Amino acid sequence: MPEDNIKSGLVAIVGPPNAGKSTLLNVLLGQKISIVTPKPQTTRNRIIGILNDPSYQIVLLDTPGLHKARKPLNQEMVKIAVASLSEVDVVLFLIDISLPIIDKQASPIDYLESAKVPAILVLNKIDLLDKKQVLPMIETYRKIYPFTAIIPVSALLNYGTDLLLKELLRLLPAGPKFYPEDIPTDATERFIVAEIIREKIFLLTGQEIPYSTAVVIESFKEEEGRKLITIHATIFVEKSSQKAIIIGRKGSKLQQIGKNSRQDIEKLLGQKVLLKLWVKVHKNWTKDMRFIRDLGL
Ligand SMILES: Nc1nc2c(ncn2[C@@H]2O[C@H](COP(=O)(O)OP(=O)(O)OP(=O)(O)O)[C@@H](O)[C@H]2O)c(=O)[nH]1
Ligand SMILES: [Mg+2]
Repeated sequence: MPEDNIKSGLVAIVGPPNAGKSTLLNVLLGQKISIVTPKPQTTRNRIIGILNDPSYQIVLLDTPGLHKARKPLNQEMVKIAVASLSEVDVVLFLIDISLPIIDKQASPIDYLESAKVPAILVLNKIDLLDKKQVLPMIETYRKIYPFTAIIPVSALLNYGTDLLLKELLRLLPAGPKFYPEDIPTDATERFIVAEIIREKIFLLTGQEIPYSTAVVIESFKEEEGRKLITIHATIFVEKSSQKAIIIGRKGSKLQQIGKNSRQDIEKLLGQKVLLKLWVKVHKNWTKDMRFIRDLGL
């Protein structure tokens, strides 16, 4: 296909925490790249998903939720999301429609003003709402910000995403593809494996534990002659009381985290995996900029 007929561009998915940004990325890609949990502030890094078609390439950036951040870790997360706004051709501003209206004052919508690129408002989770409630919501948001389009979807049920894609393609410029056509992401297997382990910790622990946890892959080895990959990973926590919780009674919590992670990692890699997890205390790592940088933020 001649290059001037190909649509190609960068699209950022931004919005408040827990709106369903990562779910949308995964459903548009048709495979799980970005971790999803019911807890806010799950995503910490910018995660790229590449949508390929003979007539287009859309590079989607999943980002951490925009929120009022106090801790250095959270401030870095918000910085990543805000920075992505100025690098893209189109912004998908995603919100959870089942929550109260987000007003423009002191809200994440404020960030859009500075972005100066077309923004589509994606009203997600319409499966949680009565159909009659959607139209008034669209009217309200139309008055709050000059969105290029407002599209109701359910990322969970993959509803409305075809319309969203159509609108995106209308807004994207013509141009050459940035990435090879056969890769769905630029994230490394190591990164995705660490994220899977983090997802299981988010799902299996409560209170502050998920937010005090980081996962680092220490080694990733394919055993010679055996169809087995051995992965060693360290789970970092901020204090020793948290270490005890992650390990659990007689190691039961850590075992569960390991088992659930391994199942997903084996699916991802298409191979048997031996997963070894350690828990280490790195005092107040969420305030340690050096450590945060090492995590790739
Ligand atoms: N009912 C319903 N739930 C959804 C929908 N989309 C996402 N969710 C749920 O909302 C929760 C948050 O989803 P995520 O995709 O992790 O949200 P996020 O915006 O990436 O969150 P952060 O990374 O924390 O900013 C999960 O429990 C999802 O299953 C939807 O369309 N309908
Ligand atoms: Mg996310």
